Amino acid sequence: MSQRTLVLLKPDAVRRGLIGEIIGRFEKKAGWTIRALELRELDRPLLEQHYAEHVGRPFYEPLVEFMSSGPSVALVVEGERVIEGVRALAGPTDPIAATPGSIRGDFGTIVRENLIHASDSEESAERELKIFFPDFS
Ligand code: RTP
Ligand code: MG
Repeated sequence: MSQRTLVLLKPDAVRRGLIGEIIGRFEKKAGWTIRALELRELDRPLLEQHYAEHVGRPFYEPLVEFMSSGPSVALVVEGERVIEGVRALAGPTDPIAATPGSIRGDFGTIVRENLIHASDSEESAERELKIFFPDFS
């Protein structure tokens, strides 16, 4: 089942020069393709939409601060079971709990600065793709 997912390489990934390393992992998965890619600063209104489910949580404000601390890379990745697949490549939210070999497991230590966001369901992917790539269909 071919799907599309919204991936963000967070400001820590961009600052640390890990864009190529991470995108390379998607490119190497059989049949997956990068359909859109943009380096951009994410402003507060956009982040408030994107992280609407987390409003009011204690980590929300520091998360929005961090996510607006420098450019991110936003991508649309398409391919077989790509929603589940990118989440698997990323590993769990807490990088210390993430298995070595996963993106967060290989490069992360801090829960907030965990390098990557990836849509967690078909519904989230549809919602998030509209937020980041409204003209892409
Ligand atoms: P994401 O949405 O970024 O793919 O990550 P996720 O599903 O694994 O994590 P989620 O629970 O949706 O949280 C979104 C992002 O908020 C930051 N966070 N910080 N306790 C904390 O300090 C905390 N918990 C979450 C992380 O950057 C997480 O990816
Ligand atoms: Mg999430």
